[in-house]
Amino acid sequence: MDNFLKDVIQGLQKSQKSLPSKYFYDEEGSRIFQKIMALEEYYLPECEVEILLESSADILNELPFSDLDIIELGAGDGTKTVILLEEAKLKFENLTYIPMDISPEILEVNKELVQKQIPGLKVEPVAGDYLHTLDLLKERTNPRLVLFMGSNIGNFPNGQALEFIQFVNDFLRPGDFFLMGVDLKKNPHVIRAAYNDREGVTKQFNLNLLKRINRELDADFNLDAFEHYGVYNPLTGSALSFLVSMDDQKVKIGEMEISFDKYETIHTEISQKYSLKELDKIASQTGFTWDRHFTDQKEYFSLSLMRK
Ligand code: AVI
Repeated sequence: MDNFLKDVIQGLQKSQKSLPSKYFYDEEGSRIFQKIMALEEYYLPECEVEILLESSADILNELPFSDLDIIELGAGDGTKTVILLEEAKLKFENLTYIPMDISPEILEVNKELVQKQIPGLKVEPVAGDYLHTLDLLKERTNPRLVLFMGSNIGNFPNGQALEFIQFVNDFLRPGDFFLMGVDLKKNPHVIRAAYNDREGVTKQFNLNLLKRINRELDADFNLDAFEHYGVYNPLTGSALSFLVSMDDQKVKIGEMEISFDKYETIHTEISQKYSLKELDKIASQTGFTWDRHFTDQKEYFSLSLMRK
């Protein structure tokens, strides 16, 4: 059985049904996500860009090197990273940018964009799952700055975020750095609105998961019979997305049949928010010896720099 089918069946057979959020990003899902990033309510990208524009030089000044590999995990098209790279090109004598992403197509876009904006910069993309491909870099001896931007850390279920940061720490050598984009705890209304936009783009994004299952796994979800529900819980700092079954219904997925009670929910995503204090604790728990947070004016978002 392929992994997608296996994960979907497993998730929908649990007493609290769930689907892994990594499956949001098919072609259409990625297009809808671009629309989310342009929404007024979805403050995250704007805050991250503000920090990059204001603080890239200060961030890089913490790195006492002349040579540097900047390795970006889940790099995407690199539009935001260019801001940091432009500054880095001025500071480091020998700089290589190594964007990593599951999609080779997006890495081509990335390389073209970055080299056009920063002529002469060495760009050496690596396609694949970074949990495996990071190993390919073990022979490289330059000091390292690993980037993990865009609050992607928030989409790991709780324990796994720590495991992931520990994994990055294991890859680094003493003195190397990790820069992570993190969405911070803030007025709960602001967070709630970011995942419940007025235009319904986030709803579309969530429902697209069912559309994908219909298309790729021969299923018959009736998209009109499910609603998007987004909540933020200040007790845990988790924004959670659900799909709610609006009726008793049965859905066929390939050979299987799954029953839904009226108002039964499928948990589709966690977007965890952190405080700066929690980030300090996480950094030391995962083997970092020093950290510093760079935030936007409103303190909505942090680029947190950690040194091994
Ligand atoms: C990709 N990730 C950081 C987004 C987030 O905010 O958790 C995905 C997203 N889901 C709904 N809106 C945006």
